[in-house]
Amino acid sequence: MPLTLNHIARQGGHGAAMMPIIQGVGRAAIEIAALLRGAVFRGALGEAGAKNVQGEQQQKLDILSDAIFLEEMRATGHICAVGSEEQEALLVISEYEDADYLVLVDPLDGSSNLDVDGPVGTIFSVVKRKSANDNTPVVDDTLQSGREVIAAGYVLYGPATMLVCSVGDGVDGYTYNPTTARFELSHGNMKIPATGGYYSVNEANADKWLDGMGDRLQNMKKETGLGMRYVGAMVADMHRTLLKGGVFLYPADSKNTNGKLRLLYEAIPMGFLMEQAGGKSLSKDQHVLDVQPESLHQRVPVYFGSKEAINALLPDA
Ligand code: AHM
Ligand code: MG
Repeated sequence: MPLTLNHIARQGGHGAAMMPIIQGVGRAAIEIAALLRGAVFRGALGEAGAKNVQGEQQQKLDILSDAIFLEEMRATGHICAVGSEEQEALLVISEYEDADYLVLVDPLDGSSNLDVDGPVGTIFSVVKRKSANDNTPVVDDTLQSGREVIAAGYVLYGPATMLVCSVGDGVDGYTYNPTTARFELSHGNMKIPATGGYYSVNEANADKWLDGMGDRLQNMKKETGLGMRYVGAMVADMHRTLLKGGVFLYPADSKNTNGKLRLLYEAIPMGFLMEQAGGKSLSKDQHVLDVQPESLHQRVPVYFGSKEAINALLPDA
């Protein structure tokens, strides 16, 4: 019998406490995958006409995926609040506001791929509240560095739907099996290959990059001889980097001086997974997991990859 998400309860780290939450992510993933498959028939593609807190156009599917994710987190009974890319404020789950955990999420990452039937994803991490359980959770509860994260993962909506997660005991990948209607363990104990793979970056921004990244990338290319792949959906680009090796980066540039990706629900979860998979994650000269968050929607430059590739890119870090 294949292992299913129940397996998480038997893992070390925070397995037992995290299993119901990750099962909730799994239910949300199944619903979002179905939503994506049928979107064109329901008129659910395209812009919603509203902007999110970052001033970006929200797609209809961003809003629908956010609602599905929130509802499944509520249904676990273990989550007191959710911080989402699609919501300016922290969403408190009033029926369970005394629960122990908060989730940070980008419900539908890479949504610019939607119009071209490209891969998209969901990214999440779980932290334990700092405030007392009889208080209403507040944004300060979310402002914890990656060292405090107790579980993180992503869902990739590609040809198959995959849930890749860690509860602090390695990284496992589960693939949704439509025949059994379950996520089944397909990629146990994922480790990033030490050598080889691809570099992945939006090189069109190279002339605007800060921190000497243009020269650094040229050096890395010479030193490693890596080929290049870029989907423009972080989950797809990171999934390939984890499986094939290499490096994914989104540097700071003169337009986006803190980079584009968000610390709490993009950089930290991916940094947590990369560390658990034996790779390296930096934000400038600091480990991504050591960056102390200051606000819910803060952005940071990121470089994720194998130790070989990151050392070639940032030899002085
Ligand atoms: P989003 O959260 O609004 O979808 O933006 C994040 C996405 C990432 O998935 C991806 O790595 C990045 O934006 C790509 O940005 P660019 O188009 O500038 O290369
Ligand atoms: Mg995103």
